[in-house]
Amino acid sequence: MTLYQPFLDHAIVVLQERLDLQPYPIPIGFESKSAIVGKGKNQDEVLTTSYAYQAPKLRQIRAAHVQGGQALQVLNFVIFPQLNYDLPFFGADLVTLPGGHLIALDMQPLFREDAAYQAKYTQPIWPIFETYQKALPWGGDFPEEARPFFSPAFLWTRPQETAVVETDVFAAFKAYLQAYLDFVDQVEPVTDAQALAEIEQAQLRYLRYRAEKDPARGMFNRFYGPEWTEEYIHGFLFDLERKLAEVMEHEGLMADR
Ligand code: DBV
Repeated sequence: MTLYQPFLDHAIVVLQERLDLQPYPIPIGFESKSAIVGKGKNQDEVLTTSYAYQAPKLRQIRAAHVQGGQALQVLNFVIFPQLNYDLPFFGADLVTLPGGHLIALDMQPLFREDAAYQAKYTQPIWPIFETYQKALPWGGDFPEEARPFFSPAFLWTRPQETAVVETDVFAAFKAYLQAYLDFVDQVEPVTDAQALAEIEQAQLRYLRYRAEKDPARGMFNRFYGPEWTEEYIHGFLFDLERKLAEVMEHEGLMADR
């Protein structure tokens, strides 16, 4: 059992319990990808598996799980809400590299500086953040340009010990996911045209940033090549622009009939 498998298993069980969970298409060739990396007796298989679901209020729930031996484990798990809800994104980037563990866990806001938005989506999770922050102190060096995409309750930490990942990080992950699904239960659809336009802009801002700056790009390029990597990023991991283009094309075709 690799380090982040229990996180993934837990998430899928909870999602199945709490949502009307349906599959979400994974493009052919991206469900599972493997490569042999390294030379001689340092050869290792690096396996990347993908998982994707949808639910009535959630456009895409997806995970990428990279398993390449003890010193290379990644679980990147993101929930993208439908565009008619003001929900934050659930974002977990759980990364183990030869240099150590790097953990990012947050409910990533659509509107970082909006006080009413913070009251709605940060205040309720503040006690959870404070509980886990004690064991999971601020991880330091962090790209300044990424700040607008994280909430004040962002858990960003670099645990020295794998045991901390298995205990405190796992507990925090469970608590954030439960709290996120509570938000999903309670949220009402947005109908105001102006508000809907702002949500779409905020989702696109987030998505473009993440697709452009994906910190895994270098790693995937090395393992699987640039062609596979770009298609994985734009066609699966961060696919909103593609999906919006498909809808517009479909509407255009319907109008031509
Ligand atoms: N990160 C992803 C995806 C990954 C992934 C889809 C499937 O968004 C893995 C894989 N993250 C990953 C890896 C690294 C990081 C680092 C492999 C290490 C890169 C390296 O050191 O070579 C949060 N993840 C990071 C970093 C941050 C995050 C801040 C450090 C990057 C740096 O220092 O430049 N999560 C990440 C992030 C956002 C987010 C940047 C932005 C909105 O939500």
